[in-house]
Order: sequence, then structure tokens, then C-alpha cells
Amino acid sequence: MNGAKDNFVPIIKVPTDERKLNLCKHFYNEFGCQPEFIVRVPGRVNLIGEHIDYCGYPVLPMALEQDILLAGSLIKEHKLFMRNTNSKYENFETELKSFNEIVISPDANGKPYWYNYMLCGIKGALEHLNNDVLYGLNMYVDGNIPPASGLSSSSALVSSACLAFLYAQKSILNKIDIAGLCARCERYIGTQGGGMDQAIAFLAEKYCAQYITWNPTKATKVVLPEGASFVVAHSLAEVNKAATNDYNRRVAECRLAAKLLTLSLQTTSHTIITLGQVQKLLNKTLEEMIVLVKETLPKDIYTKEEICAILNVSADELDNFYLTPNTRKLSEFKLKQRALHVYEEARRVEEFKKICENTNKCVNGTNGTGSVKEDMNTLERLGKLMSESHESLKNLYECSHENLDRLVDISSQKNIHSRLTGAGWGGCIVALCPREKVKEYIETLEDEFYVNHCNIDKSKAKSYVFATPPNFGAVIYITN
Ligand code: ADP
Ligand code: NG1
Ligand code: MG
Repeated sequence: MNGAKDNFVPIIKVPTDERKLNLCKHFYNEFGCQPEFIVRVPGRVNLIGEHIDYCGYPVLPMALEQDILLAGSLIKEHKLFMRNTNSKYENFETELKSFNEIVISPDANGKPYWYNYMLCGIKGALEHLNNDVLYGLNMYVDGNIPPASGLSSSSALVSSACLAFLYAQKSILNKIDIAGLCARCERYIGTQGGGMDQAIAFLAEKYCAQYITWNPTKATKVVLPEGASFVVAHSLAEVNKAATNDYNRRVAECRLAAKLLTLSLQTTSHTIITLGQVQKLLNKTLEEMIVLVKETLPKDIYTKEEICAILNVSADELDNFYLTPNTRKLSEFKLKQRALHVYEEARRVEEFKKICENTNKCVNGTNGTGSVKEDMNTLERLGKLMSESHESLKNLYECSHENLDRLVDISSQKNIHSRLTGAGWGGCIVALCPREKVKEYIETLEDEFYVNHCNIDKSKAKSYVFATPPNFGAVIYITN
């Protein structure tokens, strides 16, 4: 049975391993003392349910072994010192200002500095603490989540800074609350994320994926079929989501689609509602919502003027209530395609979860037929949902990349289903591979994608593709 302590981030004695010892050595050389704690926050791979968290729909991610480690020690001065074991991330230090005074601005090209993500976490913690702080902090970061690749390195960084800062000020939050706080404060970077990455970072458990639902945030374990392995492969295209308006554009298109769909309810309020809320208000099934989208949003493109006219609002009102600073200049929006993806993807998540649960019953002998044949059929059904998800992300949501599509095609020629994972426009695919075929499948990707298609050395190719079991969530390690 879960005890109340399971609701909080575990605080445990640090296990010694080479990576943590190396981090402590860096820390000592820089700050002249040992860290008092090391915070660990994992990256994640989303198995299914892409671009629907911000529409209020459940998602199904699991945590990775790869993580951000942040070593910290308290200092009396109200200052923040940030260091990184990777020399491409420059040193940063600043006075510890009040919540309002922390301004998070990108570089001249609109790309956030690495330490901006840390500042997001600290800004969120300061807001939570009402600026009531005791200590400044020395921080040293070591990360091994491939950055800008859809495996949620950004949220691991934001969350590690927020968790470390709260811990330093002796403030303890339960996992659900800190996940919510981190989701809100990562938005200071500029993207209007839905909360999946921070939720799984804190609520993940070893050996299972989590079905995450919203309002209130809740994680339900999903045991994956025994014969299934999940393989992650990098497309070699990195994309920083806060440096372009692609992500926020999709968020805005979903908001506008939701608003147009609610017109049939004759509402005049300006409150933002999600596609999920529309479904609830209309009391319809996902299938009925799909039909409604086709009837109500027939056009391929809606101009800003058309939307203003339909909603009976001025361009300024549209800018202020529905759009973000980086989407206000857009003049055209795709509403039908985005809404169709969201409702269909939400349906795939439900199906994926149901298949896992039924298989689990079989394996546990409830209906007594946990045969190998049944398992193959299960993997095929789950895989098919993943392939459909990719098709939809590519065609309706338009967030794929030619390298991602190439990886998916090579996989499907080997009868392996896969899909892009995370926000897309680059980053990684996740593939469902029968356990006994993992070695052969990884070899195929190494040869056909990395070596033949991208001209990469076979030895280097190995670092871009890995099989990953579900890992555990955030932890605070104490060092003495
Ligand atoms: P992701 O899909 O990985 O979350 P984002 O575009 O949201 O991608 O965030 C990527 C950014 O996070 C990087 O450009 C970098 O600024 C920051 N980042 C990721 N990992 C690290 C790290 N180990 N150290 C410093 N900054 C990191
Ligand atoms: P990545 O790719 O990790 O930046 C983003 C969002 C998620 C979710 C996915 C798409 C943030 C912090 N994360 O993830 O909330 O919407 O895209 O499913 O904005
Ligand atoms: Mg991110």
C-alpha cells in the first residue's frame, strides 16, 4: 500500500557511482566544498498521446534512465552560482532577486540560454515561497538527456532547479504540487506546455509507464506487455522549442478550434477553453467530436479576419485572449486538422491503455490465456496505434521532420511500428520492438539510417539509439 511518504520526492543517501563522484569533484574544484545534496530529475519518452496534454487529454509517458543531476550547497549570500560539466554551457551567476525581478530573456537570435531554464525553476520556487528565502545556492549541473530532442531535457532542467531551490529553503512540496509548479514556471521560457513532462518527471515509477490525467493531475500505472521493448532513436535534427513559434502556434490553433466548436453553445465569455473541455460541455464521445469537427470546421485554412468575424471579436481581443506574444503576427490557422489530430490521438491513448490492461490480466492468469501468440497480437495492436499516431502527427499536425519519417519508414520495412516522440520538428522516434528482435533492429537502424543515410561512423551511431526500460522519477540524494 502507498504510504503518505510516497507522495513526496524521496530523500535518500546518495549511491556512489562514477558519474556522481565526477560531479562532486567538479563541484569541489569550483566551490571549495562538497555538495550537500544532488537532485536527480529524469527525461521521458512519451509512448503515445502527443500534443494533447495542453488540450486536457491523458498521455502515456515513462521516465528514462537519462537525467539531469544538479549538485547543490547552500550559501549565506543571496546569490545563485550556476555551473555545468559540459563546457558548451557557460558559467552564470546572479544576485538572488525577488520573483518579479527575475527577467528571462533569450539571446539575440531568440534562443534561450541554458541557465534561463534554471531561472524559470527558481522564479517558480520564489513565487511559491512568496520571496521568503533563507539561502543562496551553488549549483553544478551534469546532464545526459540528449538536448532539444523531444526527451524533455528542458523540463528536467527546470524541475531540478525548482526542486533544489525549494529543498535549500526547507520547503517540501508533494509530487503533484511540485509537478504543477514546474509546469507553470517552465512557461516563463515562452512555450505554453501542457504539463506532461513535469508530471512524469515527478510521478514516474520503475517498471511501468504512467497514464496521466489532468485537473487534478493523477498518474495511474500502466504495466507494459512483457514481450515489449521500447527503442529510442535520434533523427540527428535538434530543435529548441522556445526558439521558434511552431509549438505555440499549435497550442493557439487548438484554442481557436475549441472556441469555434463551442459557438454552438452560444457562449460569449473570453475564458480559454480546451478541446477537452468542449467535449465535456457538449457531452459527446470522441467519435462524435470527430464528426463535429468535420461539420463545424470544414475549411483547410482560416484567416485571422475570418476567425475574428466568426467569434465576433476584434483583432486586438484575439491577440490578447487567444494568442501568445510569438503567434500574434500569424495570419492563417489550421483548425480542422489540429482538432482532428487531438480527438483521434486521445482515442488512441485510451485504446493503448486498454490493450495493456487486458494483456496484463492475461499474463496474470485472470482469463488464463497468456500465450505467446496472444502477446504477438498485442504488440501488433499497440504498434499499429503508434504508427497511426505518427501518420497523424506528420499529416494533420505537421510536426514531423524528413529524418524522423525516414527512421519510421526504415522501421516499418522491418515490421517495427514507431512514431515521433515529444514535440517533434526533429528529435527522436520511439519504436515498439519485440524483445527478442531489439539487437537486430538497432543494428538495422545503425546501418541503414546512421551509416548509409547520414554518413556517420558505425561506432558513433551506437550513441544515437538505445532500448529503454521505464525508470523512476525525481529524487533528492543527500551526501552525508
Ligand atoms: P527538449 O525536447 O529536450 O525538452 P527543448 O527545446 O525544450 O528540448 O529544450 C532544450 C534546451 O534545454 C537546450 O537547448 C538547452 O538550453 C537546455 N538543456 C538541455 N539539457 C541541458 C544540459 N544538460 N545542460 C544545460 N542545458 C541543457
Ligand atoms: P518537449 O518535446 O519535451 O519539449 C513538449 C511539451 C509537452 C507536450 C509535448 C508534445 C513542454 C515543456 N513540453 O515536449 O507538454 O506538449 O511537447 O506532446 O512544453
Ligand atoms: Mg522541452
